[in-house]
Amino acid sequence: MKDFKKSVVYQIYPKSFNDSNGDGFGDLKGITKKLDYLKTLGVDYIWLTPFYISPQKDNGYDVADYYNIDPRFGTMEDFEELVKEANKRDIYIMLDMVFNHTSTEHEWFKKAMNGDEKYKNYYIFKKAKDGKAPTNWISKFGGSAWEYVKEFDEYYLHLFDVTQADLNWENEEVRKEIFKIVDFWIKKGVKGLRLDVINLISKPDQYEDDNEGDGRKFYTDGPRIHRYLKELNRETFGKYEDIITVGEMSSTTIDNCIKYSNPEEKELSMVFNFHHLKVDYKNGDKWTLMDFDFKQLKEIFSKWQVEMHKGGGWNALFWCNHDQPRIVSRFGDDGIYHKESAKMLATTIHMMQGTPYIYQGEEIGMMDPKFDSIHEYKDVESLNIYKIKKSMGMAEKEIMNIIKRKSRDNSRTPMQWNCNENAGFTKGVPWINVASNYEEINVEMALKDRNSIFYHYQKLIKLRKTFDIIVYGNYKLILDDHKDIFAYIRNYKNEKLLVINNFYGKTTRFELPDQLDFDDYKSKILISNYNDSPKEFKNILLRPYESIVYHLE
Ligand code: TEU
Repeated sequence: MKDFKKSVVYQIYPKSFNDSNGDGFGDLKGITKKLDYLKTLGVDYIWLTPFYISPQKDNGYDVADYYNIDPRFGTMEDFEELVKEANKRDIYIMLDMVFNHTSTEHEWFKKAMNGDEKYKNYYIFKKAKDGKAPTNWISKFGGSAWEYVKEFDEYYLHLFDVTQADLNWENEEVRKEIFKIVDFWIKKGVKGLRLDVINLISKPDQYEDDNEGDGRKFYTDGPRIHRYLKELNRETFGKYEDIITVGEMSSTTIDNCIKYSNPEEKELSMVFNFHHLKVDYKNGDKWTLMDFDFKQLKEIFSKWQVEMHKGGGWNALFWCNHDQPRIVSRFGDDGIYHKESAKMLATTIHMMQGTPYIYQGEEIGMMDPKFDSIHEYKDVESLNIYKIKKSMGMAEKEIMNIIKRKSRDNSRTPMQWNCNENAGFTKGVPWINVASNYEEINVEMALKDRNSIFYHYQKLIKLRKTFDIIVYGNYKLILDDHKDIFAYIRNYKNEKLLVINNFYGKTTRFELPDQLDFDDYKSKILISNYNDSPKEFKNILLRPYESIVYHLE
């Protein structure tokens, strides 16, 4: 059995990973072919984003049938084969479970739209208020969160796209359906579950307007959320010893996350939170351009490290996923210090407490594709925002500058395997364009270069498995106010880790604070991103993006 605290998870976006049949769409067989590559990297679990039957309005997060596989991704046999082949390599499969909403093409919703009361009660239908939507809530993808249905003179709730109708978790029958789905996949040999926006499932008793915000304060970490998670745990994965779970927590709080992930509460194994990925949002608005606030980034990470540790919770550590821009383009340098900055960013989070998640392509330093035309973008959120900004009169160039930096498609371009056509992703026409730099950045080249970002990730994963301090040690930020350096100390038994990261492309001085007396310790470098980092750590001139981890004993 694997210990999730010592594990590393690799996230695969199947649509963009590897296409085995030339239809331009990645598939399950394509993933199976790359298992040896993932084994070389050293990961323990692979999380697959949804491949169920879906109209793909939100790339599979709009599920029309939870029990079957969209033929574009393959067949149930392909899935069984993938599980078997992965397990042979000691890799386990984690599936994405989307239970806040279904596609409007799900048979439950279709029956609801035919007026079947049983199924209408699977969703959240409400009467109009003064001829308008029941509340003023805004969908996460822009526009009202309510859609009017003329036949009923009612609205249904959709916190995401209009084709993603929110499920009514108050209805016990809905919860029972969900238990059945989870059981079905566990019986197929799945060992991990990633629960999509799971902290949004418990809606308030009263539906009111939000006078300050978009409505999220009413349904985020909602009134019965902990009860529902305890029940889901008890009725499904909690019956097994070896299933790990991670909840995606939108706009959550530390107190709630401690509850979600402290084993005594019997809810989930760990949580994703996104606060550290909002440090480049001006006034909380994603669709703005701003340099990231470095001090805030350090504060947020540190707060979550310290408080989750104190409360017995467990963090999922990540920089990127299929909803976020590429990490080197965002917090590093996609120019001359590409390699150094990618390695530095990796070290920064892999040396923290929690379970690291690597998003496909991150391990070779893939970058935002910077498409010039809106026609190259496919994501429903980007396309909605484009329309909204246009209708507000924003200039095309300005909109495109924002979309280039912020679009979720930044991380959804095909995996770059080699220098062949379409980066070796497909022999057909890819569903979304390949980033133009695939001849400089690809797996084949990374594997040949002993100095590559790939081998840095491989080493970080090995270190986690060798040094308990990385898993169990406590965390303390040092040089809190330093404007270039993110440095922290981990402590465990008689050992220490000193982790020093220069976040910028210029030299900067690191001076160990006087009160830290490490004189009696013997030190060695565990990992660094320059070949000749200094052995001495009291006073060093760090080079651009230099990152060094010292182990003291
Ligand atoms: O995302 C939840 C979510 O709220 C965001 O990460 C969202 O993409 C962001 O706020 C937009 O700016 C999850 C999935 O990861 C995402 O791909 C889905 O679109 C979404 O849920 C709906 O299922």
